[in-house]
Amino acid sequence: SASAGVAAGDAKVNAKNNTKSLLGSNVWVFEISWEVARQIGGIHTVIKSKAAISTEELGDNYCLIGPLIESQTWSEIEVIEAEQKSNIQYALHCLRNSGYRVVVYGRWLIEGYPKVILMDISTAMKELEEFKKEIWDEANIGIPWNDTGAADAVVFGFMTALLLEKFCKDLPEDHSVVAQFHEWMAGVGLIVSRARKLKVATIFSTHATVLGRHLCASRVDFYNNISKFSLNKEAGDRNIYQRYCIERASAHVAHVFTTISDILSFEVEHLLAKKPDLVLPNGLNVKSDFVHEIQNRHSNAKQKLHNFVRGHFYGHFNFDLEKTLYFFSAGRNEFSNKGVDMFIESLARLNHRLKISNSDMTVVAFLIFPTECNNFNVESLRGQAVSMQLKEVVNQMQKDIGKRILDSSHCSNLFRGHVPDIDTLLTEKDIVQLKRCIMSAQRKTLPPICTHNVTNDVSDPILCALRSCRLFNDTSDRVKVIFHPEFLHSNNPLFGLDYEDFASGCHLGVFPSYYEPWGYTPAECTIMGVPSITTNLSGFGCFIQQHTTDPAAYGVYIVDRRYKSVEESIEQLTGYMMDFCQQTRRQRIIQRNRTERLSELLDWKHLSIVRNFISQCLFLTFHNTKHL
Ligand code: G6P
Ligand code: 1S3
Repeated sequence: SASAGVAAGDAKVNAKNNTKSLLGSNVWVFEISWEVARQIGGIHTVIKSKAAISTEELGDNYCLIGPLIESQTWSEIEVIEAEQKSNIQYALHCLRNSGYRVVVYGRWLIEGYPKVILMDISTAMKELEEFKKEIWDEANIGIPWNDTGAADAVVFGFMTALLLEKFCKDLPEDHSVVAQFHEWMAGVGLIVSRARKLKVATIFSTHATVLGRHLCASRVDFYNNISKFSLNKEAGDRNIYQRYCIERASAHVAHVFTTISDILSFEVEHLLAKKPDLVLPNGLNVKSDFVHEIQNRHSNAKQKLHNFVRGHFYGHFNFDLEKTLYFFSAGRNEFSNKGVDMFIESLARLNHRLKISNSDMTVVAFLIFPTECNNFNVESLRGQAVSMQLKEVVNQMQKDIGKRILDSSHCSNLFRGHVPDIDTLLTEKDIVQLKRCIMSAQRKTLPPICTHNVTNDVSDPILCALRSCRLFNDTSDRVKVIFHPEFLHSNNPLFGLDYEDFASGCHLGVFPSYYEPWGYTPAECTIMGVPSITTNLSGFGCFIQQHTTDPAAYGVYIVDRRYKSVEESIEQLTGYMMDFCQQTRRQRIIQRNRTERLSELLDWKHLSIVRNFISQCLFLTFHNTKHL
């Protein structure tokens, strides 16, 4: 097995039956992830949103460990000095002395201000072959030369293990060290810690499996065949065998193995042959002072989306913004796993239904999925420039007209009880300027379906699906589409909104994922009071189904992708979107308030997770160690 050869070890943590008493100044907690201080996927959201409660409950005994990526992390960190004569100081000193020059100790500039250690893995790359040998000798995991991602994970793992080893040196007997490793990229550190018998309670937390992700992306009927896959062969065929082995070994040798949802637990029992010890649902940092502000926030952000739409659809702007709904989907760009295929097909059907029912509603659907591209395309920027120019001209005219009304001649008219002559308010120059703006706002081409130049435009799955469904932003279309192949930032020249504000301005988030162990996007919508569509294959969807009697009444619509055919699921999704288009404004306002009420379920504070979780892990470590 993948975990063969890993010594059981005898991590003697100071666990007692009374787990509560374990959490004092003598419990040190490290959380290790590839996504500390940089956004790649959902794990970033987990650790970032949890940081405030982690530091509140664990204080300075809590520290995150991640790789240092020069271009991404410096702006996120404030470098600090290690406390004199502390174990951290000693551990950092040892690493730097081992030739690993860039090891940064600091605080992550986010709420909670947690301590972080970031290590530049390139400084240890010279030892890669020795590390590979050790991981082969100890765990029978061979890392092929051409998997650079796995090589990075190996180097990061050995650096992490060394850091923990030095931290534990001379730690008093009654001190406990807990290290939680997230996903396979951090797993090597766990395997090495166990092989070297470090006095550390290890937790392996998985958020998805490498094999599950790949199998689903290749569109197999995953959940109906989950017990039948030939695991080694499937992993080998996809060139991910070494990653699969790291993941499987980590799950098996960890003192405590956790997942984030029941659906992922079901998956790992089959794919990793290990039942998790704990399920730890993902929470969010819910701001109680902003929950009552959701309607205002929606309204303000929606105005910015309106501005964008005015520019983007210039020359074809034949719809009423008061009767326009904004739908969106967003996330890691995994076309079928995230259900983008199903979303696009359902949008095409919705377009048809709105047309044949003579609906006066228009839907603008945004797809935010990072894709390789080179910058915004000219047409998108031109649209915004045209609309900006018109706005500036009109603003200036407003001022001029105001001035003219107040002009002495007009004033004297006003005093005599006459209103100024309307024809004199717009000068010839104004009329010429207006005409110029109107002329430059004509165009023959349709508004673009994508805001950027996508590198593989011809073969990109999202663009291909939009084309094959003939969603071209035609004037007659009731559903318009905009693919934005980059995550959103507030300095974005098209929207000027960050992701949260953008989502608040939308009416509905649509996330019909097929492979989604949790699914933060609909959860984030929920705490912002934005209704969303998810599926019963997502951890979040199942969690809401368990905790709410009628999720749809609270603005969480759950598409059945588990027990229904693809065709039936598409129809269900189309039906949900069509019904949403038929709601009145009043109904939408009431529903946003109801949606927001589910926030409490998703708040880290109410999940009360950190303290209990660490206590349980220490208890389980003590318990599981006896059986390892
Ligand atoms: C919020 C604002 C209202 C506005 C409404 C629009 O509730 O407080 O003033 O009318 O949003 O809702 P809609 O669903 O049409 O964007
Ligand atoms: C994973 O990230 P992903 O989007 O690749 O982890 C997330 C955080 O736990 C989870 O929400 C998501 O379903 C997984 O897929």
